[in-house]
This record gives sequence, C-alpha cells and structure tokens, in this order.
Amino acid sequence: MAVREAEPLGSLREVKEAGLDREDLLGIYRNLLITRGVEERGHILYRQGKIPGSFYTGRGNEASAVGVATAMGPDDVGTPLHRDMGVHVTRGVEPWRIFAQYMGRADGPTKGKDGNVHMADSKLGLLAMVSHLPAMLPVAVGCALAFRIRQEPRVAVGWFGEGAAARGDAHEAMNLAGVRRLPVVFICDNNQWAYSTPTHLEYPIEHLADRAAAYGFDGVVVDGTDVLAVYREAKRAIEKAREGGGPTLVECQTLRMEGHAVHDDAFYVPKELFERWAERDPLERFRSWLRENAELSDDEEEEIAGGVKRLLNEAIRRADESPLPDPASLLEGVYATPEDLDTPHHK
Ligand SMILES: Cc1ncc(C[n+]2csc(CCOP(=O)(O)OP(=O)(O)O)c2C)c(N)n1
Ligand SMILES: [Mg+2]
Repeated sequence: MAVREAEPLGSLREVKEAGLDREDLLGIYRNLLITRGVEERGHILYRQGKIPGSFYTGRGNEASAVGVATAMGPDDVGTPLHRDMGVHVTRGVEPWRIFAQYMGRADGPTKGKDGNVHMADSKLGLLAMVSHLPAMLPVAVGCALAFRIRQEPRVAVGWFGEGAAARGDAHEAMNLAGVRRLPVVFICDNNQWAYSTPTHLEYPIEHLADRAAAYGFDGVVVDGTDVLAVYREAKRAIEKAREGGGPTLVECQTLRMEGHAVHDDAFYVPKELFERWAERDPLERFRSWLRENAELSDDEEEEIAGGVKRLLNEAIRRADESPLPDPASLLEGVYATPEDLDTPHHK
C-alpha cells in the first residue's frame, strides 16, 4: 500500500487556512534561525573546549523540528531527540539555558548533571530523552494512555530516527497505540543515516511510514525541509489524535547535514548527496518563500537576523556566567519527589 505523500504548501492564503498568520510565519522564521544559530555557536564553543563530551546537531532538520512543535498545543507533551533542538526553541526554552546545558553549568535544564542534549523543560511539556533509542516512544505512548484514562484533551508527540525504528520498542509502542487508538503522533526524523548505516540496510520497504498501515493507523511522508508542509501535516495528525481519531506516523525526510556528532566527519556519505540536499536548505527555502509569498522585506529580514544574533551573544555570555554545579547537589533532582508529580494519584 502506498503511503500518502504530502503536497508542499503553496500560497499565503493556504497557509492562513492552515492557521498561521503573518506574525506566526515570522515567528517560525525566527525559531529556525535561533535553532541553527544555537547549534552553530555550539560548534564554536566545542572547539574552544567549552563543551565537555560530545556535541550533536540537527542541521538539516530544523524545519521538521520547528514545524511539528509549532503545531503542538500548549498542554501537549513531546519527547524530542538529539536532532530536534527546534522543538526546545519553539516551546520556549531560552537559548542561554541551552548553552548552560552544553557547558555543564548549574542553570542548564539538567542543572549540570548532563552536558548533552538529554535535556528538556518539563514545565514546557517536554520530556528529556535517554540515550537508548527509541526508548522514548513507549514513554510518549504512556503519556497518551494517561491522557486517555484522565479524559484530558491532550496529545503526546514521540520522535524517533529511522534507524531506531528497527528496534522492538518502536514496534511495541506503535502496536499498543494502534490497538488502543491513543492520542499520540509518531514523528520519524528520517535523515537517511543511522550513524554510518544507510536506509537500505535499515528497512526493506519504500517508505518507513508504510509501516503505519500494519498498526492500523495513517502514515504520511513529508518533505522535512519544508517547514510549512511539516506544520500542516503535524497539525492535521495532532488534531485528529485529539479528536479520538488515533495515531499517525509522520515521516519527515531530510538529510543529516553533518556527521553523527562532532567527532564524525561523515566520510561515508556521498558528497553529491550533501550537495543535492544543500540546495534544499530549510532556512533558505523558507526565507525565499517568505520573500515571494509574504513580502518579507530586507529591513524585516535584517531586524530578525540582528535580533537573533544579539540574543545568542547575550545567551552565551549569560551561560558562561552560570556556575558549575555544586557537588553537594549531585543527588538532587535525580529522582522525582511526590511534589514533582502532578497526577491525581499522587495528590
Ligand atoms: C539502543 C541503542 N543502541 C545504540 C545506540 C547508539 N546510537 C546512538 S544514535 C545512533 C544512530 C541512530 O540513528 P537514527 O535512529 O536514524 O537517528 P539519527 O541519529 O540518524 O537521528 C546509534 C546507533 C543507542 N543510542 N541506543
Ligand atoms: Mg537517522
């Protein structure tokens, strides 16, 4: 069965019908710039020796992450991964706290207990990832089951990579979600590589989203470099889930534009592939779309870019002032206390 392939979003009118006004569009552009800027600055900090451990980026995936997060409701929850910085940015995590996290400082979301992207601000509806992939999918499904039991009109969004989809927990999560028609949306960041493994060694079907049919729900393939198409498909899937229509598997197609992490130069990815996908740079595509369809002027563009630059300069300065964590706080915040839990059961 051929899965549905999403159309690109065309005119400003269509976008308005999809629920976005001009201010929203400029906000999306800004979030894309912040996302890329955070990761570009991260590279510099890494080379300056200011980021311990490794450093991961989602270059090429900014539109997928920002598009999906823009479609989420304020009370929805999500489990973004190492390519999804745009989700944290769009949900409102302040960049200085992201830099503090990278640098292992006390003001990072994990308070210096992790220096990597295993972070999230639960107050913004995000759950921090663990390393094991795709272990957050069962967690997202568990959230959806809780929403069902509590009769809350909320949706959980679970992210996974196409490589991680080969593992059993992806199957178990999608099966349970399908059987119970839970309010969950599965977002596959299909960036064509799992470390050095290409897709033809990961799954033997044309589209990963073809699998949705086997779980009894819809699958859709979307160009992950087209922020508006991602937004529309994510919105459709999220609202369908909210209304009791069950899960959707949204496959966002991109290319991982850098190595797996900073230690990897991606020598195994054909150069032509990078060249081809560089022409579809998500930020550049959306900038051109805004100029052609929403009258983005030079002044506006400069104002937004300048504002982002100042924000990031200030963010790095502030993060650098954040202290390293006090060793005495090592065991604080590691386990949830009853006060942290807002379930009726614990009240
Ligand atoms: C269970 C498990 N096995 C191995 C790893 C090591 N590992 C981290 S990321 C990664 C590649 C994952 O590929 P994919 O799911 O396509 O996500 P991507 O990194 O491409 O976004 C691997 C093998 C892991 N984190 N968890
Ligand atoms: Mg991958």
